[in-house]
Amino acid sequence: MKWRGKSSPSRRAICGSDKPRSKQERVREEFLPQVESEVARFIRLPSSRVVRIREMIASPPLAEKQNSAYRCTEIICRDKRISNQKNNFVNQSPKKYRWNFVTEPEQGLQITLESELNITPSLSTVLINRGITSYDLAKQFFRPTFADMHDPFLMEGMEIAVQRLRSALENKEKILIFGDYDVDGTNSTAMMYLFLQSLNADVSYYVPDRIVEGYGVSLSGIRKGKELGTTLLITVDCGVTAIEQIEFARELGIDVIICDHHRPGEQLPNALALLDPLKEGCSYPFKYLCGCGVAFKLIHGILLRLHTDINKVEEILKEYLQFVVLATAADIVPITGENRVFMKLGLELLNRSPRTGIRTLIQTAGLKSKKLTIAQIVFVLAPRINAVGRMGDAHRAIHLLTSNDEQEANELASVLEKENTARRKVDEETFLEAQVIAEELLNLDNPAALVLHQEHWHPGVIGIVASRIVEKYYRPTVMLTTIDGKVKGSARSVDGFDIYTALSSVEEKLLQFGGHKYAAGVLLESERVGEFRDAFSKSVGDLMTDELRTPRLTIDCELPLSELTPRFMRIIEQFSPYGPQNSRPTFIAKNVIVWGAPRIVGKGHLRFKVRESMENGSAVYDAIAFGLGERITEVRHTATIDIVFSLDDFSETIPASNGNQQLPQLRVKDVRAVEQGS
Ligand SMILES: [Mn+2]
Repeated sequence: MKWRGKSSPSRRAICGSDKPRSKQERVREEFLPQVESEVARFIRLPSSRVVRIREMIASPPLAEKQNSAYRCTEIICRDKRISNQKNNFVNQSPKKYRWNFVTEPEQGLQITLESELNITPSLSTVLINRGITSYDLAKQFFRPTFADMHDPFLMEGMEIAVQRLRSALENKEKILIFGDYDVDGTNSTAMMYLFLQSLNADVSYYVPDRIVEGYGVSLSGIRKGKELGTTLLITVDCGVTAIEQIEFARELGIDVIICDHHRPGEQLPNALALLDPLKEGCSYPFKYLCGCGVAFKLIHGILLRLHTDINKVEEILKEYLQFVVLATAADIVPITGENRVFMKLGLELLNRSPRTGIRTLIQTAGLKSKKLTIAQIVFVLAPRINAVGRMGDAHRAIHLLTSNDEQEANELASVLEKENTARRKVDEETFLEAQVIAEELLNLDNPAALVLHQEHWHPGVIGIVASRIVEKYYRPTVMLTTIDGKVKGSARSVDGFDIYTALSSVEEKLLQFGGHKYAAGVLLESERVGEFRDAFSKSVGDLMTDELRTPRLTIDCELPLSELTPRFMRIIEQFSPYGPQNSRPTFIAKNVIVWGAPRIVGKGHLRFKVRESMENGSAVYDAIAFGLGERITEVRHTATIDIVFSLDDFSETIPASNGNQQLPQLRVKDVRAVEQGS
């Protein structure tokens, strides 16, 4: 691949410095790649499972104690309250997968790509599995540039939005940004605020209260805008379904520009400009921007009208890409197309020169790495930003994100840290209580779905806890709490099962419900919880197939271990950043031989060695299988097994000291004994 050229990492860069590493550095270097691999494993599973992992590792003290993401679960189970109840939580689903092979690509296409890029068949398969089917797409995939970003004016409504915003700037009108309390919403708000400020705008922002107002444009926010004398309202990460609210703003003489990425309903709000790639008739080529991505396109549009020099535009855009990176990672949108362009360019900038507030956030969270990954954003930074909205006022997150003052940023970052600790405590308590109820239900009549209700549960954490319950018991789960006499809850599903359809089938038991395949919200009368539980569990039981009861492990293709050359490793490393729809490539090596005695390390992880054949010179690879300790009997010396595995980043592995060729460590996700004689 020609463009790879001089930026291939040198041997020196791969090995890093010779300085001995501190324990903390080791934990970071060893623990975090594991985490990423965990994400990769779950990335094709519902976001619920991703959230579960997020919870496991969001804790820096834990991370420092042990290099195992599973440590967290054990600590929960060791909790005194659990042992006092003498409840063993026996119903946890065993770690079993069904293997799901990606359909083999069309041969002609594969051969063309192989020769054009000069790569092996396995690499071309991995690329084609990710929609990279031509030289040009591969070039953009591996080496994206600003030129790979789409023209913002392809988005319907952009021209009007840019014109209106420019006249507001010229006339010094009062502008209000209406945001949201999650990572996407706070970053959109912070970014737009800083951008408009840099143009000397008279701008302020408003974020609704999660508990009091809930998600979306609120009438109180608009009233607040009116009080301030606002004549232009810009919504970010919300607005596309706010029909009445936008009408209300109109009546008050406020023009509205909507920047949203959620799916519009049948009726559209009567805004001056509605930017949403999912809007019917919008020809914008990429449909999976997060809210911050849409807001970024508005900034892009303004800059193209303000400057004729494209280098100048890029230079300014760069400053705002950090927010897009955080939001895109945290919103679990596909890391393909323009999102990959944002991530690849933005992560580099973020690692090189983060702005004060973001740098402080990274440091306070215990990440000093110059190689921040999507997994670290999702599991370490995002929970901290979200925590302030869950536990109180989300404006604190925006203050931090926009802060340029070292001391102020430090103070705000520790507020986020404190709120995250508090949130985690509430989480864990709720999770423990939920487990007790789940176990009771499972022992009683083993329902296909879990419906759990406690009046006192915190509405800010029931979604997260529902995800953890799904992860643990592997069945669709609804967590309910009581607010103002009504029962309100969050539903989470397992991979492949449509929970929205299941809820629709019991619609008559509910006051209200909404959401999508994997996550939904419900509202019902408190006296109908029992009825709903029975009907919903029955419906899920009817709709659930045997296949969906076991998590799936998606495998890209077969990969003989002998193909793991340094060149292969250098190319495979450039598939990052990994995220939804670009998960870490996962391979199967068939009929490999276990070499030496396997060991159980940490708590229930399996460490062993494998080789391709018994011939002299057949390389011996180190393998680690997290959470597969119980499989030790299948992995005996000289046993023949199939392994499903991914690869650690080559640059993260420890170089061989004896001058031998450095071999990557295999991160084994599943093993299967090969029957002798077959
Ligand atoms: Mn969003």
